[in-house]
Amino acid sequence: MRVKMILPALTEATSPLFRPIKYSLFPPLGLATLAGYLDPDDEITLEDEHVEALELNDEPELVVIQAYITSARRAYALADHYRGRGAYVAMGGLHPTSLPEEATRHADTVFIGPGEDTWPRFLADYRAGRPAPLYRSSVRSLQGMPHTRRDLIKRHLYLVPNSIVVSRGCPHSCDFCYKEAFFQGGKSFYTQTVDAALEEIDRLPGRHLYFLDDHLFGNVPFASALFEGMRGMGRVWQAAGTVASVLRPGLLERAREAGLRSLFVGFETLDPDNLREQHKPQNLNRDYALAIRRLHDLGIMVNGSFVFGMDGDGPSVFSRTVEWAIEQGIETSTFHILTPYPGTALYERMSRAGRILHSDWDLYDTRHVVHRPSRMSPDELESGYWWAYREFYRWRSILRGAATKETLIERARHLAYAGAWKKLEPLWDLMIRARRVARARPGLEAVLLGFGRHTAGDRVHPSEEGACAENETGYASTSPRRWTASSPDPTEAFRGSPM
Ligand code: B12
Repeated sequence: MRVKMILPALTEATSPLFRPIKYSLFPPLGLATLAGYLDPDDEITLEDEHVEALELNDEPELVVIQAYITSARRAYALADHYRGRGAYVAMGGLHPTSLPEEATRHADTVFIGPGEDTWPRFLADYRAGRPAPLYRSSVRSLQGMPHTRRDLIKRHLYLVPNSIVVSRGCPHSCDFCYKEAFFQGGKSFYTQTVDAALEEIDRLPGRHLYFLDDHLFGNVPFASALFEGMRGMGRVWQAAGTVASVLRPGLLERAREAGLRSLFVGFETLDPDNLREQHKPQNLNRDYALAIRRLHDLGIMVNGSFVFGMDGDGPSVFSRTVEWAIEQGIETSTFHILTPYPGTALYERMSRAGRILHSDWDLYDTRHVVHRPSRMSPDELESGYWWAYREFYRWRSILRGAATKETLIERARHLAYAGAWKKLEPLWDLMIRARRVARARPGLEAVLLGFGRHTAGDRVHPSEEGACAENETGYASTSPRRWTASSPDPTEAFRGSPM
């Protein structure tokens, strides 16, 4: 069977004028996971429009499309195109899950929820000549799943080809999150076995990993055992975590020992009423400043994530938040405009109150206002959001952030790091166009390791001594390498990117 898998991109990602680095970070992991269920003799092509122009003149038999809200329009156009050429179109992902009736107008089969149970069922039905129009996931497990087809990923087109997820979902239920809608009708937080996760990590070439799990620390026994197993593997990695998990004694230390060097932390808001409104009680009464101190003391960089436009937010929220982030010495910040995704409790609430402004999904990208805020105008919210980015990354702010660090070397690092973010975007653009983005990977690893070394009292962890190095072909070799902290800092460019 000739199968074509497509991750469509939103317009911005394919702009001929400027290509932000955030679209060249991670490969299409969801589709590579689904490819694992196909037969070895199926002929599969996997195209990611974020990093390559799609070949649209081909004649696949089965087309598999993954759609996010911001790429939905493009996904539908591609589906129509291939149906016009006689292909069978299967579509799934977050947006078709929240609005299946919209997707069924363009696809032959639509999938609701994660694909690990529905996709193999569909494949059997399809091969037997009786595919159903809709498959709804209900069995939630990652046990016994086939290996992700990483051989289909064009590693050289990504800065971070080693993205990995070892769990799905999250134990919390915040109103604005996609999770409840996506995992309806079954478990909404589950993990691989520790052994399977470690084996998958072991199979990844190179040294750097990025865990895309919503909450890698969410299941404490699992996370502890995973970090324990990763000690000595020589990995350096990044992930996302909550304030509560950072404050939990012991777990963060184990993560650091296993190679964690930068954490994306969802602070979301500094206003407790906002947290209550969004049903994010796990952040209430937490000492955010202490969480940041703990991370910095362990040599882990912080990418703070903040959301603007909740009902408690008035026009002063921008300066208050930015000021606080600078004072804390946070290395990078990611700001978002509150965006009610269809299917979420937040969307229901806003919709009932008549506060949804429009349904142009292209603009549901957390950079445009799509709801009526309660204490400012949509324009104020949008311009405040851009102001926050400018203010946080201006030289004066970067210098102030650097001044919060204790030693000279830490200050210099903060300066170089945040400064590079401002200066490097045009350089990334050039590297992406020249298809050379992967060349920055050793620099990224070196910077992450360097940060850990200097802030944690100049100690070199044994796991940093020998590493699994990646050769030209992308396969692992075990030649030990020493890493230096002298490279310029490329990570900032994407650590500040909204995801
Ligand atoms: C990595 C990532 C990115 C990457 C790119 C995507 C990539 N290369 O995979 C980058 C950095 C470019 C990115 C950008 C953005 N992202 Co993003 N991103 C993610 C992230 C963190 C992980 C995705 C992932 O790899 N998951 C792991 C894999 C295994 O799961 P999966 O992809 O969901 O695939 C499974 C299922 O969805 C299903 N499935 C998917 N497709 C299909 C198809 C079929 C046929 C079947 C059967 C099943 C199926 O089966 C798969 C296996 O279970 C998610 C958060 C999340 N937890 O999903 C946000 C997320 C997807 N991003 C989101 C957003 C909003 C954005 C941005 C708009 C942010 C911004 N302001 O710039 C942009 C634009 C994206 C776009 N192209 O339109 C939202 C999407 C919300 C929505 N309702 O669509 C999410 C959920 C985060 C959030 N805010 O809640 N993102």
